Amino acid sequence: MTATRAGFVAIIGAPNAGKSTLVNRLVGSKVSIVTHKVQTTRFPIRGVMMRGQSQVVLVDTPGIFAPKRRLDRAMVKSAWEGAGDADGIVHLIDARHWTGHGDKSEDEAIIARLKEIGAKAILALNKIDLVERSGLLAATQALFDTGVYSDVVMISGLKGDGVDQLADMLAARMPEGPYLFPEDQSADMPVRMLAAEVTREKLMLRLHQEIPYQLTVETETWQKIGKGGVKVEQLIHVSREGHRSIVLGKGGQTIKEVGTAARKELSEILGVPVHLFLRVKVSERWQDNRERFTAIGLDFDA
Ligand SMILES: Nc1nc2c(ncn2[C@@H]2O[C@H](COP(=O)(O)OP(=O)(O)OP(=O)(O)O)[C@@H](O)[C@H]2O)c(=O)[nH]1
Ligand SMILES: [Mg+2]
Repeated sequence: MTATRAGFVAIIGAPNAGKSTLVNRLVGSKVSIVTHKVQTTRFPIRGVMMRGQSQVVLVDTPGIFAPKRRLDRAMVKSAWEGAGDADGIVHLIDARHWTGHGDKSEDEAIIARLKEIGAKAILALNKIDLVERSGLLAATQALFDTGVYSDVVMISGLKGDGVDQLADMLAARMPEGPYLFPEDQSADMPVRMLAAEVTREKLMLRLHQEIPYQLTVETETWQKIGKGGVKVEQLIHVSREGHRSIVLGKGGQTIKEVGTAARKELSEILGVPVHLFLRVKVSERWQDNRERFTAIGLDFDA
């Protein structure tokens, strides 16, 4: 019998690079929320990939950018911490940024930091479905010349191109050792937190401008009811009265749509009927409240 392998791989990158999409694909189920907006992921999320005799615990991290607010600082700090403890690092880059479309300064800042800490990362050039093949070679060369990468793969986390190759590469790199999680477990997020993330995803998809960034979702109660179902009550903390009325929408229409979408997805994930109740509360200073940070594993003092 060949020995088993197991370890952690951190997926880091600029906001919106496609980290959560990639982690979900590698794991084979949705463990991390995805939106078209930047700064969707707020704290490191682990998803487990089985590949042959290897178990790779993927750590999806918040996007790395120049942080200003306390929440941003905590998010970015947690991303680097995720990388520090890992057996491997994948730096995911939106290929468009290096083929003349978009801004590569955030990627460059990450490269500088990788250099500083002396890490060797795997470069995964992502979203290749959106760029001309001809531009990719020069982009790859420029990135490889930075000296911070051991390997390069070109992938589309969304469509799946190159993802098997990346999975094999990661599996082969894990140190020998016993599995860290049961083989049939794909994530380790407490179900209450997962439920809050699902609702936050629907809010991010439905709301605009700064509102999604100024709110947080908390699961208050979780109660088993008949026929295997659950009753879930959640509180959406917003930072201003004006935001509350926008989240509610005319005649409560917005919150109703968000609730329906979240309930459907949560029922699918859990495989049981879910009764979801949402409330919106103005908590002006939730971003100055230590408890709101520790609840999602972020460092309030970052
Ligand atoms: N076309 C294309 N779109 C992609 C690909 N990977 C991700 N996306 C899209 O990019 C957007 C951002 O994806 P996420 O997975 O949320 O990105 P992220 O890096 O986790 O973002 P943050 O959590 O905000 O840092 C979504 O709209 C995805 O559908 C890809 O390979 N091709
Ligand atoms: Mg993400």
